[in-house]
Amino acid sequence: MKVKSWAGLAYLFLFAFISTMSGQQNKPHLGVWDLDAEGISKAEANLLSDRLLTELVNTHEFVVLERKKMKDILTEQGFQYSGCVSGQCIVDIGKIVGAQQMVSGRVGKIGNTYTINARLISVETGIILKTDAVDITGQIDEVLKRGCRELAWKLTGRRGNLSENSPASEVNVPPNMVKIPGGWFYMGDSFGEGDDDEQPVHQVYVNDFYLGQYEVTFAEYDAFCQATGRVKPSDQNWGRQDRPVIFVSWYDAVEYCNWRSQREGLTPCYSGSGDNITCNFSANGYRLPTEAEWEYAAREGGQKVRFGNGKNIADPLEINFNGSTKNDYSVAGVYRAWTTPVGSFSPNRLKLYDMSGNVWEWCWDWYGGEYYQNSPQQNPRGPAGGSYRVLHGGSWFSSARSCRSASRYHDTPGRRDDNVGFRLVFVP
Ligand SMILES: [Ca+2]
Repeated sequence: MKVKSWAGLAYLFLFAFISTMSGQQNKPHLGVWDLDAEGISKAEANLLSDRLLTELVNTHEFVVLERKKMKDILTEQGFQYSGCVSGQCIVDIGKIVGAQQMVSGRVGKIGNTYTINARLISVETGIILKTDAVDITGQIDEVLKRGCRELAWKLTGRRGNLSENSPASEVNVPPNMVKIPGGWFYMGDSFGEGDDDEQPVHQVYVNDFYLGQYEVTFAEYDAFCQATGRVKPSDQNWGRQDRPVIFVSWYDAVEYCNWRSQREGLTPCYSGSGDNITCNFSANGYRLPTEAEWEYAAREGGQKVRFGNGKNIADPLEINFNGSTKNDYSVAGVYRAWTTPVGSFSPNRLKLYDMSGNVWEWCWDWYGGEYYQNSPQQNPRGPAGGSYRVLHGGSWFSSARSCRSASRYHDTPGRRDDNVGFRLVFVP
C-alpha cells in the first residue's frame, strides 16, 4: 500500500468512526486546533484544547475530528504545523484533514484570570464565522469546567443550557456597519514587495469590531458641519452627497466621531486636543480604526490578499486608483482623477467597499516607521507619540502599489487634501 493512500484511508476511517459514534452526519465536520498559549504552560494549554474539543462535541452541533488523528494526517502529508496560528495556516490544515470548519484560538493568563479567545473559521471561504472569548478567574479546574463549556456554546451561536449566562444583549448596530470578527493575522508585507516600514511581518491579534462599509460621505459630514456651524469642506466641484468627504484633517475626523457619538447617545471615545488627544478604547462611541484593525479588515480578516477588495490584481474597473500604467499586479485602464460615489465597486468578502482606492483613510495610530519591529501582539495601537498619523488604502490619485492593504502612508494630522477621507469603527 502506498503511503499517501494510507493517509486517505485514515481520514475515511476518522470520519466514519466519528459519524457513526455521534450519528450526526449532517453537522459540519470540525477540526479543533491547539490553543496558542501565552503566560501558561503548553501542558495546561493542551488540557484546555482537549476540554474545549470535548465541550464542542457535547453541543451536538458538530462532527468533531480527533486531534491526534488530525495530526497524524498532517504528519503523514508532511505538513509543518508547529507555530501555526494564522487564519490562513488554520484553513490550510482544515483542507488537508478534510474539515469544513476549524476552531483555533489562544489562551492567556494575567494574574489569576484565564482568557480564552477562539474563532470558528470556514475552511472553504476562509471567513471567520464566529469569534468569542471567556474570562475565568480561578484555578485551572474551574477554567476547564466552566470556561471551555461556555466558550463552546458561544461558538455555536446558541445559548445551550448555560443557566448562569444571561442572554446576549442585543447590539444596536448602526446602519452600514459590519461586524469584523477578530483574530490573529500576519500583519505587514506578506508578499515581500513593499516598503521597509511594512516589515517585519508580525503576528497580531485584534478584537472584534464593527467597521463602516463605506468611507464617510459628504452627506454625513455636511450634517455635522450644519449642526456645529463649521465651514463645509470643498468638494473640488466633483459633487457632494454620496461621494466620500475630502479635505478633512485627522482632527476633523476625530471631532466628527465625537459629535456623532454624542448625537446618538453614545460615549465619545476622544478627549483632549491637538497632540494630546487620547482615545478611550472602552467607550462605545465612534472612532477611527487602528492601523491593525484597518489592515485586518482590508485583508478580509487577515488573509493573504493584496488589495482591499479581496483581489490580488488591481483593475481600474474594480478600484478607483490611477490605473494609467500597468505594473506586476495591476492592469492598465481608466484614470478618473477624481472620487467616485462610495460603494461604486464590488466589496470584499466582509462587505467593505473602497478599502483600496477612492480616498486614503485616516487611522488612529501615530506613524512609526520601525513600529512593526516591536509592536505588541494584542491590539496594537501605534507609538505613544509622533509627528504623523497613519493612512491606508490609497486613493483615486494613487498607484496600485499604494493601494495594497499592507501599504502605509502618513501625514501631519492637520493636513487636508482632496484624496484623504476616513471611515468609522464602532465597538459596542
Ligand atoms: Ca478608501
